[in-house]
Amino acid sequence: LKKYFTLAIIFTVSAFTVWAQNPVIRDQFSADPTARVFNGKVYVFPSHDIPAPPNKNLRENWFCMPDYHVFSSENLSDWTDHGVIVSQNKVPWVDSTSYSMWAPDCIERNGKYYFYFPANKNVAGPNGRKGFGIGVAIADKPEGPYVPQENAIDGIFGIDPNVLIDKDGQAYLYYSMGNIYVAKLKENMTELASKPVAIDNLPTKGMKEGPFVFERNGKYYLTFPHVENKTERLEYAMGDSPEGPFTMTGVIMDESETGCWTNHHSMIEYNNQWYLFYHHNDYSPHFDKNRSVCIDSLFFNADGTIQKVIPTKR
Ligand code: FUB
Repeated sequence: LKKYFTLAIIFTVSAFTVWAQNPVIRDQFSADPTARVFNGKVYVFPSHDIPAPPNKNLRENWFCMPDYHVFSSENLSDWTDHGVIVSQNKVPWVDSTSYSMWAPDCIERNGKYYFYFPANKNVAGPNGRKGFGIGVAIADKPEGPYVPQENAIDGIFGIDPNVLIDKDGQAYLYYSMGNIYVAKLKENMTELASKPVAIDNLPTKGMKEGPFVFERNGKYYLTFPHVENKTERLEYAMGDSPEGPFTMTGVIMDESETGCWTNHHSMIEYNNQWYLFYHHNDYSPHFDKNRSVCIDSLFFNADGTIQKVIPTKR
């Protein structure tokens, strides 16, 4: 009996230890994680922070993000890095000196994988501004190889793309630029089918970015980081359709107490458990633009509202 008791304790402690090990990607900085379940595995598409290389004329103390890796796992503890899938040097429309490959998303449609990413354009648009565009790269497998489209999606100036394919097959692209916008996508997933509109009924004070929208039991959840003071709080609104109207419902994760300005997240259900993916600057306490991906379990109340997540630290 004593032996079984000891084994039970060891099992419980080691299971807890696995879960307590945030951040989950430890050999490089990784931020803005979009998690997706493809073919029974979890894939994470984060952005990639690096310390700014010297002599590149980059903005000081700012984000420095040259490319994207994709990671996969079957147990959420052991992650395989499949390497670089898209890089600023290989996308025709991107300013390859900008290091501005910010938060991405990836979604599957009819056996193709569509990877959406924002970056600074290398030529000015019709309004004379360069700014951020959103592009698409397409692959036959989640790991790639991904082939970037020649041009950014026409009609968008923004960051933080997120795509939802609704039950009727209509795809929606959400993105941010101070506020959160939504537009329909054409069947080809690379062109807009409607003009972007700002989603209303969201807080008017402070910046909102990083939308992540999902449907659960017929309810649509619009989740996003929102900054009113110094650091971002993960909040959410609920509605009955992908384009809203949405009603502000609550907070998923409070503002960082350790001073990481941004948070950026996604949610998945995997093996009957929901998970929140987010980031923090655990491995870079003195510079919050070098971030690391973390995971915690996520729970819903019976009425569909989301329970607050207290971040698990290392
Ligand atoms: O990672 C660069 C930017 O910081 C993202 O696009 C935002 O969501 C914030 O996390």
